[in-house]
Amino acid sequence: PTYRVAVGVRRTPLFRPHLDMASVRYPNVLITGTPGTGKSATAMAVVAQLPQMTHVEIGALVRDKQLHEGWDDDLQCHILDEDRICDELEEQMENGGVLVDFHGADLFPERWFDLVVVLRTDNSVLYPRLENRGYTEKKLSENMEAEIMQVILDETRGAYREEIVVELRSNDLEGLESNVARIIAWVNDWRKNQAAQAVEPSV
Ligand code: DAT
Repeated sequence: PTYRVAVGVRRTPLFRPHLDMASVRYPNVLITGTPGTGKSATAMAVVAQLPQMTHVEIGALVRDKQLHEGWDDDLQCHILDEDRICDELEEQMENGGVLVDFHGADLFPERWFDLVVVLRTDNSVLYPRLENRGYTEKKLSENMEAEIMQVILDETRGAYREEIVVELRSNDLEGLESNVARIIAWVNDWRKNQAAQAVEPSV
């Protein structure tokens, strides 16, 4: 039998490279800041609206999986086993979409994060928040001093590229809402960017 080939029909120009947004990876975000600045409140609100992302609170992970080398009575906190914390998270970070919540920034590999948010709170607002937690006088004053001296902000700036570090104020509910909206908008823009880059013809 003979086959007729419709030479006039060219399929190639109709083919438009298209990437399904659902298959685009989610970025990894670190939310850091002095205890009480609102990391957990912010992270919980983000994942409530972006359920594709997972909130990982390092403090809870350390307690659940015993990723520490005991309790420091003087500082009233666990002595972290940083290597085990990073090992525990490595695979999850590779998949993306992790919102890490921790009051430290430089124990993680730099390559993990696409965005790093440092939350800041005014002294007069932070003090009663920490008092509510029943912190000892020593722990309270150490945390207040750390916030005043912007210890976490400096640590974060020393550990990540300037372009990915954002400092946000977290004093009131209005601030909280706007921070959450900013993070969500940023995540969505980042994914659109990834998708656009993926379909761009390679040169
Ligand atoms: P963190 O995870 O940084 O230790 P958190 O999210 O537990 O802090 O917040 C501590 C307390 O302060 C908690 O009761 C929620 C409240 N809070 C946090 N951020 C706030 C904000 N921007 N406005 C009002 N309350 C806030």
